[in-house]
Amino acid sequence: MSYYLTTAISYPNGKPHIGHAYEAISADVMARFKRAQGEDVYFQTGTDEHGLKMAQTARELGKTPAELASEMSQLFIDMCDTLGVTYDRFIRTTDEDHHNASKAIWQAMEANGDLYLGRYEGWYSVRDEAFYDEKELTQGEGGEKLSPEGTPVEWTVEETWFFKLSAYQQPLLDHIAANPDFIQPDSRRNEVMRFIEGGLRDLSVSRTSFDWGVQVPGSPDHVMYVWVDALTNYITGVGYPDGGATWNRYWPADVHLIGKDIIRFHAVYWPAFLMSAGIALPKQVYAHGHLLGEGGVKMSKSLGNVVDPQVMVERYGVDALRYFLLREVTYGQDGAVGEEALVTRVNAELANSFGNLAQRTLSMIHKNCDGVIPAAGNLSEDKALLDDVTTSSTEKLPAAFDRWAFSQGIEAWMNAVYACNAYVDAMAPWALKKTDPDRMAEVLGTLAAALKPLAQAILPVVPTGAQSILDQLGQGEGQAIDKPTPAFPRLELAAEDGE
Ligand code: ME8
Repeated sequence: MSYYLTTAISYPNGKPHIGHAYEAISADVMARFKRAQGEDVYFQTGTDEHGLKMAQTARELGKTPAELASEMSQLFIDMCDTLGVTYDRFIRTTDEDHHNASKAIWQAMEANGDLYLGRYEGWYSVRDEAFYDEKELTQGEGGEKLSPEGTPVEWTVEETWFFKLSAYQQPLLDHIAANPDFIQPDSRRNEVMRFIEGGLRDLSVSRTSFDWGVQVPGSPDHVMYVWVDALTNYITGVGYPDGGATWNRYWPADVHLIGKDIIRFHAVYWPAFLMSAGIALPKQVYAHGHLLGEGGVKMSKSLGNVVDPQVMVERYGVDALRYFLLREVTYGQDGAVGEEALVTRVNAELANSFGNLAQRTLSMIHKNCDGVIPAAGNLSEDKALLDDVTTSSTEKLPAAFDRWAFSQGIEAWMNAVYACNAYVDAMAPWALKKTDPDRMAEVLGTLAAALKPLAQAILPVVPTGAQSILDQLGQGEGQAIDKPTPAFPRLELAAEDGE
C-alpha cells in the first residue's frame, strides 16, 4: 500500500528550532515505521519561501528575499541530514514545478467560478501570515490588538482576489462529519467545527502591496496569498497538474502532519481549495502539540529559551534527541522539554535499561560461550519472556504508532525491556556459569533472541543505536560475535552556557 506523508513546510526566515526538529523527527519515525511494515512510503518536507514575512526579514537583513530563502533553506536541509530525516523530497516553494502547480490550482478554482476581484479591508498578522476577523482579536498588555496567536496585527486595505470560502461552509462540515479521522486528534476536530459553524467569510487570496510570491495568472500586479501557494506544495510534490504514475500512486495524501497553530489553514482553507479545484482531499490532517521551554513557558527569541536542535545533537547525539522528544511528550499535546529531563530519561531507559541489557548479554556471550550466540531455552519462563517481547514489539508498539501514540508505544516496548532485565536478575547467568553452564547458555540465548525484536521495533526511533545492536547480533543463534560495543552510552548533563 502507498503511504504519502507530509510535514508543514517551514518559513526559512530564521534558523530551525526544536519545534521544527520535533515535527521532522516525528514524521521521520512514522515514515521509517511504515516502510518497515512494507508500505510504499513517499515522505515530503521543505520550506515555505514566499510572503510578506520573508520579504520583510530579508529587507531588515539587507538581502533579497531569494538570497535569504536560499541561505536559510539550506539550514533546514542540514537539520534534516543531522537528524537522520529520510525525506523523499525536500520541496522549496521557489522551485519551478511549484510555481506551475500553484498557477494550475489557481486556474482550476477560477474556472469553477470561485475567484472574484474585490477590495480587502481588515486585519493581517505578518507573523502568522493570516487574516483575522475583528471578533477574533485579543488585547495586549499595552491595549494593542493581537491575533489569537498573540502576534501583532495591522490594518490592511488592498485590491485583491477573493476566494468564495463562504460557499464551502456546509460542504466542509459535511466532509468532517462523514470522515471522523479527517482531523485528528478529536479535540482539534471540535475546534475546527466550531470555527466553521461560526461562519466562513470569503478569503483574500492575493496581494498587491509587494511582489515576492507566485504571480497570479492573468493579473501581473497580484501575487498569490502565501498560504495558497504554500498549501499547494503537497500536490506539487506528487506531480500536479500533470498527473501520471506518481500522482496516481500517492494522491490523496494519507497524512498532513502539522502543528496545532496552523490547523485552520489545513482543515478549512486547503480542503475548500481542493474541493473547488476538483481534487480529492487528503485522508487526514494530524495536528501535534507544541514544545515549550523549561517550566512550560512558550519558547521565544526574546526570552532566550529557544532550543537549537543542532546544539542538542552535538551535546547528546541524534538517537537521544529523537528518543527523548517522542517519549517525553504525549503526542498531540503540548509538553515542556529541557536538557535535564533529556539526560534523565535517556540514561534511565536507553542507557541503563535497553543499552545495558544488550551490552551485558553480548559481553557474557562473548566471554562465556566461546563468543557464539547460543540457542534460546525452552523452559516456561524462557517462552513467557519471548512471548512478552514479541507481543510488545510486533503488536503493542505498532498499534500505538499507527495512531500516533508514540510515547505509549515506546512505553509498552520499555516494559518488555524491563521484563528482560528482571529475567536476567532472576536467572543470574553469572552464578549459573559455575553451577550449570548449559542452563547459562540457554538463558543468554533467550536474551539474545529477545534483543532482536526489541531492536527492530525501536529502529524507527533510534536508528543508529538499534542498528548497531542488530549488526552485533548478526544471524542470531550460531553467530560468532566480536567484543560488543555499547549502543547507547550514558549521557552527562552539559555545562551551563554552552561551555
Ligand atoms: O507555519 N513546537 O511555518 P513555521 C512544535 N510555513 N512545533 C512547532 C513549534 C513548537 N514550539 N513551533 C513551530 C509555518 N512548530 C508555515 C507552514 S505548511 C503548508 C506552511 C511547527 O516555520 C508549526 O506548528 O512557522 C508548523 O507545523 C511547523 O513547525 C513550521 O512552522
